[in-house]
Amino acid sequence: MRRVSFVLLCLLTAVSGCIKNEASEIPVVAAIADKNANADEKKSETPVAIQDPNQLATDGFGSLSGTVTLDSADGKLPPIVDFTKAMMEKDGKCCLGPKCKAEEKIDLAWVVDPKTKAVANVMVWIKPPLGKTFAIHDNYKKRDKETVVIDQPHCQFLPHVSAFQPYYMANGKHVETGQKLVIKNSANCSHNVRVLGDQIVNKGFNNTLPPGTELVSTDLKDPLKAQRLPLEVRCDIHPWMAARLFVFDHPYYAITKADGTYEIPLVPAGAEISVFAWHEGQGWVLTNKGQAVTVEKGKKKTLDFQVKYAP
Ligand SMILES: [Cu+2]
Repeated sequence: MRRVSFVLLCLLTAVSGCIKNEASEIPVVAAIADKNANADEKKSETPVAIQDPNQLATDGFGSLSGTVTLDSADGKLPPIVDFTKAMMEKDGKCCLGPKCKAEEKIDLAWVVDPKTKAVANVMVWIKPPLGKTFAIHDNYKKRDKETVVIDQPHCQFLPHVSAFQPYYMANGKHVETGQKLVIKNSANCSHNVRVLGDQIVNKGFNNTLPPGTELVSTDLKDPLKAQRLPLEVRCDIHPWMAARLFVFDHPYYAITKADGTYEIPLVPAGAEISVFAWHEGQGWVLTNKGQAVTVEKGKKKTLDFQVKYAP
């Protein structure tokens, strides 16, 4: 209740700065130091709480939402790739157990509603201009109550696309959010989790998960770092198993649901930012340069777009 009240209060009083605008409260010592000031005067300045010079100047928060639909020649839908036969041949008892859901038996790369053409599993996120970082809304500074879970109830990763935000950037440093990633195996057969790194940011890892076990991000030898494209997650025992994991250093992202909608509820407002979108079938959706938008403080910005399917 207290949290709800705080959020409401923030929404009502965003103009008056309930959401801390550090720029207005802390003197920017380093950036605007008088060039003519002598060394002694500089020494007397208090070297604390310097505003992050890389933080994008914004004036509050708005939201960004929309609906993503399919654009294909003649309205053709991507075919449904059924893994049932492969599952039967490999380990039917485990992979096709009585509680196995329909979505666990097919390739989830394309999940399209045949009636509305809504596309699920599209990752949408924003980026500040090059060299800048985002102001982080207070709601997201601590995410230690949140756990991102990727499960393997039978022989499919669920959900197919996930996002994990272990830290955010402030003054060029990582500030831990406390959010955890858990990759678990709730099936009654073994899986292994092979995360294919890009060899630049994340090396990747490969862990065997016997039935009923899990892998927690805090146990990883090399903590996951934010990278531009998603990490590919696979299981070598069941070669059709695949998932995508995005790692962000800010909280401003959303994944489209079955109805194609997404919502990033708090987006830094008042400055031009870029919206990026990625889908497994198309790759970059709004090109790899993104789409420029400016969200107004307290307002809801809508951005609908389409994912291309080329048969
Ligand atoms: Cu497996």
